[in-house]
Amino acid sequence: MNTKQLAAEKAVESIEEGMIVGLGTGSTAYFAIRRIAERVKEGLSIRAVASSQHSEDLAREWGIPLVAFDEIEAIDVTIDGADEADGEANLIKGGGGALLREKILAHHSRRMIVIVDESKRVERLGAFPLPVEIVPFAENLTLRSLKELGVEPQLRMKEGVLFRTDNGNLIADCRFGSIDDAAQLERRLNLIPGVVENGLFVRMAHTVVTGYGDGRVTMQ
Ligand code: ABF
Repeated sequence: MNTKQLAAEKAVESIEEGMIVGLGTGSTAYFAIRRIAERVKEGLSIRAVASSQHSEDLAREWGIPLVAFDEIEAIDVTIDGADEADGEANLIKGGGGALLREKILAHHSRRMIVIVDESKRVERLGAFPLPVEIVPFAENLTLRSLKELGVEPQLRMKEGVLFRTDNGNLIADCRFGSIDDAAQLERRLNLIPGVVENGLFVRMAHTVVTGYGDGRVTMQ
């Protein structure tokens, strides 16, 4: 079993009968969704909401019952990946471009469990370029505001064209380097008109499950 699968399957043990479960995005979340589908086949009764069209498609394909957002008031547990996780469970997410919907699910979840392999654990956030979701209107002016924070934002491309999120927005990847105050940076970014959300998840994760190459799994 690979390290991502180790973390994912350990996290899925936290899901109880009758829960509303938030499904994350990315290759680690893929293993979690697959294990949830196995447990549903074994008789676990849950309903799920998804943080991306891809995760929703997987849930449908593998028989996980989905529920509409307007039928729920909260999510019991969300299991999702990350690009970086520091010692206080602050995260950088959005490498998969789903950060806005992921942050919405995390915010409305009683518990957010992050699943990573050891390569994602860092002392301090920032080596991974911070994804910032911006609207495709006057984006050059929004990029100018991002530059004023001392970075050279790069609009994400995919297969030679501008990447679009599930929400039709653009992603500007920003290399801030080591981030001293993630909470302050998150606020400063979201104050820029045109910025929809950014990939800093500050004190949103309750548990980080980490899979290691020697077969260990830690939960913090
Ligand atoms: C999603 O999955 C994103 O927020 C994050 O960028 C990505 C991590 O991908 P993987 O699990 O494939 O490393 O949660």
